[in-house]
Parts: sequence; C-alpha cells; structure tokens
Amino acid sequence: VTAKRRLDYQPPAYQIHDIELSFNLDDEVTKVKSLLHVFKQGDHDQPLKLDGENLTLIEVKLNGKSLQQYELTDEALTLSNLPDECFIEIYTEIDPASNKTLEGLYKASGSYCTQCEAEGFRKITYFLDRPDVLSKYTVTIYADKKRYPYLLSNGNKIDSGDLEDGKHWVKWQDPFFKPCYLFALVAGDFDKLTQSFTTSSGRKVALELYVDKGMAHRGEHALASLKKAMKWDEVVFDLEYDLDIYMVVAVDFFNMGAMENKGLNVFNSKYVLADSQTATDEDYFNIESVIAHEYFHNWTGNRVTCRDWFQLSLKEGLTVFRDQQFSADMGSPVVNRIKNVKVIREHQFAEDASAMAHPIRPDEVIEMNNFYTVTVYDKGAEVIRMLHTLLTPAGFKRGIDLYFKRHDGQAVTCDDFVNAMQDANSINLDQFKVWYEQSGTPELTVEQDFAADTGTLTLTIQQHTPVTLDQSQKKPLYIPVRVEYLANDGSSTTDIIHLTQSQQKLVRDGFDVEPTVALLGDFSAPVKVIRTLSAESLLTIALHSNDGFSRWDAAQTIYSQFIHSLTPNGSTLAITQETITALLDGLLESAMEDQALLAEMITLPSVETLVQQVPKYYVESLHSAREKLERIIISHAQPMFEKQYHGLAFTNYDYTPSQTATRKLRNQLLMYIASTEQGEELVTQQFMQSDNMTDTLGALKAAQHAKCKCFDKLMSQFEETWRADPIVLDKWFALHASRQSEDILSRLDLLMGHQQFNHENPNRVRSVIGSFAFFNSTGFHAKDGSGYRYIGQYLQKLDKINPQVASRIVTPLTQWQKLDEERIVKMKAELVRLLDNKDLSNDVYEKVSKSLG
Ligand code: B3K
Ligand code: ZN
Repeated sequence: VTAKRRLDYQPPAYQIHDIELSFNLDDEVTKVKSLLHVFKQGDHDQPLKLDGENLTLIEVKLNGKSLQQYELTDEALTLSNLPDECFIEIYTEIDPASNKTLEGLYKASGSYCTQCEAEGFRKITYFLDRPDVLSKYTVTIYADKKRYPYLLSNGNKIDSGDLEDGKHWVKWQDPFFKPCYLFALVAGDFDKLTQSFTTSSGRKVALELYVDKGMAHRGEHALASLKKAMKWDEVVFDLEYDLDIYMVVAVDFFNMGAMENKGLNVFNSKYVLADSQTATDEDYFNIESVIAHEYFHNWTGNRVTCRDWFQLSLKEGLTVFRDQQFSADMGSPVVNRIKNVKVIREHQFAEDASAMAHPIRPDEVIEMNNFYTVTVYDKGAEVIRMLHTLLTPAGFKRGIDLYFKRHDGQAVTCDDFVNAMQDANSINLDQFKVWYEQSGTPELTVEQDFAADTGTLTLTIQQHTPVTLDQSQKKPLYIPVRVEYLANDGSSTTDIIHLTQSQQKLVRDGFDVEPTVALLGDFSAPVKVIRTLSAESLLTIALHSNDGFSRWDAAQTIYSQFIHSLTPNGSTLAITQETITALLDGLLESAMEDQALLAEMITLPSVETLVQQVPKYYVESLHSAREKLERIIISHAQPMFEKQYHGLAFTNYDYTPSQTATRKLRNQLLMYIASTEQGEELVTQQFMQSDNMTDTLGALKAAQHAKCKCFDKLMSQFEETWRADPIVLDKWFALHASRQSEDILSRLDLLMGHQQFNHENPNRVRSVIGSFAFFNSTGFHAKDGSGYRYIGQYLQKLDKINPQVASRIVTPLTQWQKLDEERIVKMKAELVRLLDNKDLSNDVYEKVSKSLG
C-alpha cells in the first residue's frame, strides 16, 4: 500500500478532449465501449497509463486498428509510442450485479446506478481517472425497455430509439467539459415528477425528479427546495444554471448523502423523500440543504473543479459554506450557526485529536474516500467563512466574481481560490493560507484587564495550536475574533480583532465601568477559547448578549464547567448549582421569543462535545456528572417546563420556521418531563396524538432517554406501522441501537435479524451499527471491551462487502487517545485484530494503521 503525496503532483502527460461511451446494460456482463480522442501534452515519449480496476479487457484499437501491444495490470492499461493526436477504442466488460461496494457501476434494488467520485470511474472503463483531465462526453445506453424505461446520463438527450429484441437506447451529450468523477448513468423504472424553473436571464430549465414507484407524493419538498436554491444562487452570487435540464434521482443504496454529477444528481433517497407522516423537521431541513449543496456544486465544483484530490476542500469547504448561508437565509441564522458549531466541536475537534488529524488540504492520502471528512468539509467551510468575515460580504462577492472570471472551465487549487479573494480586495492573505496547510485546533487563551481610573480595557490574547499526530510544528494563524462589549445598561458594541501574532494585546478606551466581554461571537473562527470568566459574567452573556450564538455558547460553558467540576478533570470556573438555576430562571421567565434558541439553550452539551473540552475521558464519571446536572435541572425547573409545554399549541403540520421552532422546544421540554411522574402519560399522549413524524419521534426519544416503561410498547407500535418502510424504520433501528441497556449487544443481533435489515444497504448499517458505535457511548465503551469487540468483528465482515462504509464506522474505534489505560488496551487489541486481516481494504487499513501509530 502506498500513499500519494500532494507535493508530487505532475500535470497529465495526455488530455482526452472527447469521450464517446456506450453501455450495453446487463447484470453480470455489461459491455462498455469507449472511444477516446487523445492529445499528447507537450513534447515527450511517456506512455499513456489509463487507470482501470476490476475490468475485463476485450480489445483495444488505435485509430481504428486492433492493437496487440499494450501492458495490462490489475490497476492500469498502458499504451506506448502514441502519436501526438489519436483515437483509442477500448472494449471492456463489467459485472454490476456483484458490485457491492456501491462505487463504479452497480445494480441495486432493480436499477443501475453509478458513483464515480473520487476514483470510481476506473471501475467502469480504462481512463485517466483524475480531476484535471476534462472531456466532453457523449453517452449511449442500451437496455431492456420494459425493465428500464428510463436511461439517464449527463447533459441533454439528443437521440433515442427502439430495437427489435425488446431493448431501447438513449443517447446523451453533455456540452460542458468535465472530469470523469462527474459522469453518471442511471437506468431503471421510476415515478417521475417534472417542474420547471425560469432563470434570471429567462431560460426555462426542466426539473426532473425520479423516485421509487409509489413515492411521487414524497418528492414535492425536494423540488421546492431545488427551486429555492436556484433562486438564491442567482440573487446572492449571480450564478445561473447552465443546462436546459436538471435531473435528480433518488436511490436506496448509496454510500453517502448525494452526488453532484453534472445535470444528473444521484441522491440517497433519505435526502429526497419527505412528507409530514414520515419525515421529521430535521429530515425536511437536511433535504433542503443537501439539495442546495449539490445544486451549488454546479458552479463550485463542476464549472470550476479541483486540480487534484488534495484540493478537495476547494469545492467542498466552499460549497458547505454556501449551503450553510442558504439554510440560514431560509430559516433561523442563529440555530443554523449552532448546528454548524456542534458538528465542529463534536466531530472535527475529535478528528484533530486523533491519528487521522489532517489539514483541510491534506498532504498524504492512501485512500481518497477517507478524506471526505469533517475537517475537509466543515472546517473547510469555517475557513471560507473567516474569509467572508474578513472581507465582508461585498468583498467576498468580489473575490468570487474574480475566481469565476479567471477559472471557469478549469481544474484549480485552493491557492488559486485564495489568490482570487486577495486580488479582488486590498488584503494580504499569505498568513491566512496557513489554515490550508496546518492541522489541529487552535486555542486562544485570553486575559482581561481593566483600569478603572482611565476606563481602559486590555485584552491579552495568546494563540497556540497544540501539536497533532501528523504535524509537530505549528505556526500562528490569521484569526478573526468577534468581540462584544456588554455594558450594565444592556447596551453593547462590537469589534473584530485580526489576530496574527502568537500574543497580541488589544486596548480599548472609553468605558465608564468594566464591560462584560463576549468573545468569538457567531463562532468567528474554529478555535477553542480558554478564559476564566465569573459565573456572573457568563450569566450576563447568556441572558443579555446581542449575539444569539454567544448566548448559547455561554449557557453551554455554564453546563459544561459544572459537569467537569464533578469529574477528576475538574474546572477552573466556579459554577455552582445556583448558577444553573439562575440561568434557567432567567431563560424561562424572560418570555424569550425565539423558541428554537430557547430549546438550544436548555439542551446540555453532548458527551462527544464534553470529551473535547478536557484532557481525559472518564467514561463513568462524565456520564454520571451529566446525568446529575440533568436531575438538578429537572428538580428545579419541572413546573416551568410543564407550563411551557402545555402552552405550546399543536397545529396541523407545516414545515415553517415558526412551527419548527415550536416543535423543537416542545420536544426538548418533553425530554426533561419524561423522567418525572407525569412523564409516562405525557409521552404516551404525545405519541398517540401526533399527526407528524417530528412529534412522534420526539416522544420516542424522550421515552428512550428517560427509560420510560412505555418505551417498548410505543416502539412495537411504531414498528408495526412502519415495517414496510425502510427509511422510516431506520429511525426505529437507530433508537434501539443507541439505547442504554445491559443487553444491548444481543439487541443489536436481533435488530440485524430484522426482515428489513440488509448488510448491503448503507442506511441500514449506519442506523444500527453506526448509531451504536457513534452515539451509544455507554454501550460502545463498556468496561469489559465488549462494545469494541462487537464493532471490530462486525467491521471485518462489512469490509468485505463495502469498505467505504466500514471505514466510516471504524472512526470511533480509532479515537482512543483520551480514554483510560484499560480501555485503550482493549480498543487497540481490536484494531490489531482488524489489521491482521490479510485482505483488509485500503480504506480501513489507512485509518487503523494510522491509529496504531
Ligand atoms: N461530492 C460528493 C461526495 C463524494 C464522496 C466520495 N466518497 C457529495 C458532496 O459532497 O456533495
Ligand atoms: Zn459537496
């Protein structure tokens, strides 16, 4: 196994300007013919080395004549002595039915489907499978007409016809140059929804959504979301769609959320299908944001793509930032910001603390699929957001305009992007680029000083990035820190500090009395802040800041520090039970208008977040401290919770920001109420009366969390209602798998024996095994190591079916760094067992071997 290095990049020796593909679809033997128009780049005699994997080569022709001399290995077809320009014709055969990796061309639940990013095109035909080779595609698909009435590929349908043997064919042409990872083919029988969108310049675009038969009514929200995204990108970034047709296909077997193939997005059906009966508010939200994300890729990803895969954040960080801005505009900016920050604090900080630590632009990769990470995506988006903050929205827009002006139709690097931002504005971004090369979570240590006689406030900020397992040297970063000065009378002013030195002093005059200073408003940078604040200051920020994020963050600090003070980690802040009750009283009595923010503010930090705040993860002690805080909250606030709960009206379901906020608050209140005397009754009542999945699932979650007696009964009822609907049943699987219970492992066995469970379907595997490994922290971290053992053994099997999914789920097993010695030994033993496997995939090998050091 060899790693590829970013600095070894060489431009391709050949370009392929046109490719004509034809597919004769068949389960075991699909025939693929490919005609390449090849151009040598510069003057050299290097051979043309075409990538290919799991292909049966039948014949190669050069300029129409059968070619006998070539070199063939498991990974490549190499042709030598080629003229400067030539046509190469390649005939291959592939076996889509036995392709369980869901990469390349595969057949699942009756349809053919492709997934090529990052390097899956090589499983379809021999090609230069790298993003800096841009070609024009013409694709003809042949298949049985009855079983596969729809034959889809990228671009425009230019011809079609019927054949005598019951087959038909369709020919597609994509007028835009694209890298092969954006190629797609889908063949099957679907229900089709058609709408249209007229662009700002007046072009009419056909929007086509393909879903499983009988599911058409669940496609409306996705289509409405698509139109909103198209409009938003025109208004905010002047970006208009470029083809006359935009297709989205929903499939049940898919490794991730969705894929932005040019003009033909393929989606995991979970991110398309929704109605109030089957989808929660969160599902509605996710659909809207994933639909938007893939749409936004048409410009940031497809029109301008990555030069090489190390530059992945060029398109992903930027596109995540764009979808976050879109979601903020569609709903509540504050609640969206909190959602983004939770991802960073729970998962990205954990990645930085593990052996998989890497910069948003990685330097070394064995299996590219392992780098579709929270670091590349979400920290990548935070880096773009910092540019947006530093340059202001108008400056950022100027940068984006210049980026497209310079690079439309090209495959470029992250430096090209930052250079466009810099050149369109008067700012030097040399130091800012360190964000791209440096891994780890920076820590800001802040001291505050006030000279009462002069009214001068001094903030001394030190930045320090602790070493990570991949890098031992760290440089100071360019960090925007949003500061808010809160005066006693409730007035406040704000400021953005540009932090560039390892230590910096900020002096501000003109205060009559010492203000309360809230730092990192709106989470202006992906860093940790270390500061000794009094309980009083934290309460002031939590109850009075003008920045919703800062309010939430201060409340989270109060909860976290109280929890840590009960564990051997301890806390330097003096948070007492009185601080907690003062916070709750302040929140609940103030008639807060923003119900969604209130819901977030009474929600405790997750165990995963708490772990990232302290040097050691004391499993039992952290859990019991968190539970203790919960009991304190309930015993103090129960009457207020109940009053609030009953004050919230149940209305006929509609996915609107205000209804969503109400349901969010209701279900958070129910989480607490569930463990009181009235709990059983209220939970059951909500479950029975609910007309929508959000409140139904809210009741179940509350019952599970509070270990209500009614839980099992309600769960069976749910299963009976939804047993034929796997997407809905995934919620049930996940609730069972994340349940705290002594016999959780035998329960997992039972779940995997369920009629609807299928080891080949990533959604099922994620809802049972993924939920357990990521979110059942007591079960997974069982002291005897049984949780680790269970996951280790399962992954050995899964790796043979689907390495990409196995490699995702191995993550918690590799994050042993903060645990106690006994657990570390047990986790590592499991990792060693995995590594002992002779034919372990590169995917799992890379993460496990790194984690063992
Ligand atoms: N670009 C795809 C992800 C591909 C993952 C390959 N293992 C979806 C997205 O980020 O939009
Ligand atoms: Zn993306």
